Formats: sequence, structure tokens, C-alpha cells
Amino acid sequence: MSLNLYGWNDIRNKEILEFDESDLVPGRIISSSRGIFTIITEAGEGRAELSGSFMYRVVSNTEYPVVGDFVLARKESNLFIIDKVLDRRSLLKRKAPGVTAEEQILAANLDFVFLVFGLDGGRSFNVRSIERLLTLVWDSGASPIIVLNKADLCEDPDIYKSEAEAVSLGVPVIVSSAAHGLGLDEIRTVIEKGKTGLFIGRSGVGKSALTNALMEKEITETGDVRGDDRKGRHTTTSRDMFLLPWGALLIDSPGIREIQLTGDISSVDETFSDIAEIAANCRFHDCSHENEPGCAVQESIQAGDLSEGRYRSYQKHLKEIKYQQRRGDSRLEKLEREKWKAIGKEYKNFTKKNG
Ligand SMILES: Nc1nc2c(ncn2[C@@H]2O[C@H](COP(=O)(O)OP(=O)(O)OP(=O)(O)O)[C@@H](O)[C@H]2O)c(=O)[nH]1
Ligand SMILES: [Zn+2]
Repeated sequence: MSLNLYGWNDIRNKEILEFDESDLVPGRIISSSRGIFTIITEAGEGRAELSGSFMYRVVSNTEYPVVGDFVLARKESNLFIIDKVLDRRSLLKRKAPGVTAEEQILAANLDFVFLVFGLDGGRSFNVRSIERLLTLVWDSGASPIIVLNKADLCEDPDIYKSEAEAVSLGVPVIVSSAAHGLGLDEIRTVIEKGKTGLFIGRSGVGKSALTNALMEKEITETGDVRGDDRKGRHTTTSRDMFLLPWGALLIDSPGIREIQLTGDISSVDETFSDIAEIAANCRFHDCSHENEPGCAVQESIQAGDLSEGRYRSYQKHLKEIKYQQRRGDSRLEKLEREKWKAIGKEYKNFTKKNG
């Protein structure tokens, strides 16, 4: 097995030269679940856990390996012990669900994220959800692609395609049917050999079905959508990366319901580049676009050039990220303080013991 098949390359080889511990081998995380990982290395695939020193060094939960991460590990009998996570070229994250201020890392080192929606008439397709996922992906550093699946269950997919295009401003929109093999070639063209893609979307939109169709065989379980309420059952239990027949890598992630934004404000300006452009003409450079005089954004809404819904969505993204940034900053400061306190205590114990 060559790790190059899993996205390893010469640049990564140079990156690890500085780590001269010869018992460490590079690998890529292909699944992770509660501290147990599956890693792929030159020596094959195996179970992996974190080293004691890794656990000791961790300050924030965002440092733990996730699917897509490149790591250095040492082999101990039939287990790999992960000692280091290598530099992440892109990072898909959201605010962790619940009241916590923590971020939850979904995957690392992605080139593309496919935002999958279902055109089966349920709650899956919604332009506001497209905007929300776009902000998430723009923040990650990967490129977004929109996939409107289950086209076979839809009278007129083109209507939805236009709606999606109207809010996605140049991001490709692919209409697909995993059931009928529609749109698969377009997905294949986007994600070339050696690149890593990830499917994200609500449960039941067909992420696993699309993965299976692209793999050209049944590898992940697909669930039957209950007829009564058109809601898919949750079927994917672990995140997994697959090597597609033409050499691309694909991660099928579990269905997500709640997406609270985190990260950088610039991702909002990327999703809403139309509004950002208008806002450049506001009289005040720090205009909040609410009721300031000379607000170009409000003028656009009055003139009917910008929809109220899209404007509100923009404001909501901004507010959410700013709030999360304030909470995140104070949380990180607290973690740093605790870490230094612990180190200080240890040093005191050490000097006490050793005189
Ligand atoms: N008619 C039709 N059914 C589809 C299509 N894609 C998926 N399905 C069906 O929709 C149901 C849910 O598909 P999955 O692939 O399990 O959905 P998922 O997004 O992976 O769901 P989670 O794993 O729960 O996140 C299954 O019964 C699939 O057979 C499609 O293009 N057309
Ligand atoms: Zn303004």
C-alpha cells in the first residue's frame, strides 16, 4: 500500500524531516470514533490510539485527530500510537452542539466539500441552509460544491437549481440522482485523483447512496426513508474515507442537523459577496446596515435589489460568528491559564522532590 494513494506527497515528506524520531511513520486517519481511530500507513491499515504524551500536550479538543488528518504514529504490536497531528491545510468545523463555546472539528485536509440536499420535497432543500453550509465551508479553506440529489423524485429540478444558483454566486450546482446514476460524472470531474472530498448534509439526503454509486459497489449502509414523514433514519455510525476507483478520496460523514457557525467573519463575506460589495458603498465604514443614514444595504432592500430574507440571513451569520468569537477567546484564555497553572504545580513538585 502506498500512502500516496491517500494524498501523501513530497511536500508532506519534507514537512516531517524535522521529526527525526525514526520509529514514527506517517499515516492518514480514515475514521475516528471516541478516541479510537483507523489509520492507513505504508504498512497497511490498523487501529490507532493517542500516545500518553499527545494527551498530555493537548490544550484544546480541536487538537485531537479527525478523519482526513495526516499524523505521525509508532507501531506497537498490532496497534498504532499517534504522537503528532501534522499541519492541517483545511479544517471543517462548527460550534459544538449545545451550550458549550467549544468548536467541533468535523474533518481536515479537504479539497472539496459537497453540500448535499434532497429534492424529494422534504425539509432538506432550503436556500437559507445552503447559505449556512456555504459559510461553514468557506471558513474551512476547502471549495464548496452544491449537490441537489434525488432529482428522480422531483418534477422540475431546474427550478431548485436556479434557486440554489441565485444564493451561491458562482459555486457549482450539480443535480444528481444516486438511484438513477444522474450527475455522477459531474461529481467525478470535480474531484480528481489524489483530491479529498467530503459529503455533508442532513440525514437521509443520500450521502451514502451517492458514495456507493461513486464507488460502483455497496460499501456503506443506506437507510430506507420512512414513508410517513419523509425523514431519513440515521444510518451512518462512523465517519469513513473511501478510495474511489479513479483515485480520489471521499469522506461520507454522518447526517448533521444543527449547524452553528464559528470561525472567521471573512467566510460570511464570501458567502454574501453580493452584500459585501454593496456594503462598501455605505457612508460609514463600520455601518451595521440597520438604521444608519447612507446605508447602501438598506437602500438596496428598499429598491428591491436585495431580498429581506437574504439580508437577515447575512446579519444572522455575522452575529453568530462574532458572538462565538467572543466566547471562544475567553475560553481559550482560560484553557491557557489552566495549562500554565498545571505546569507550574508540576515544576513545584519536581523541585520539592529533587531539592
Ligand atoms: N429515489 C431516490 N432515493 C435515493 C436517492 N439517494 C438516496 N436515496 C434513498 O434515500 C434513503 C437515504 O439515503 P442514504 O444514502 O442512507 O442517506 P444519508 O444522507 O447517507 O443519510 P445518513 O447516513 O443518515 O446521514 C435511502 O433509502 C436511499 O436509497 C436518489 O437519488 N433517489
Ligand atoms: Zn450599511
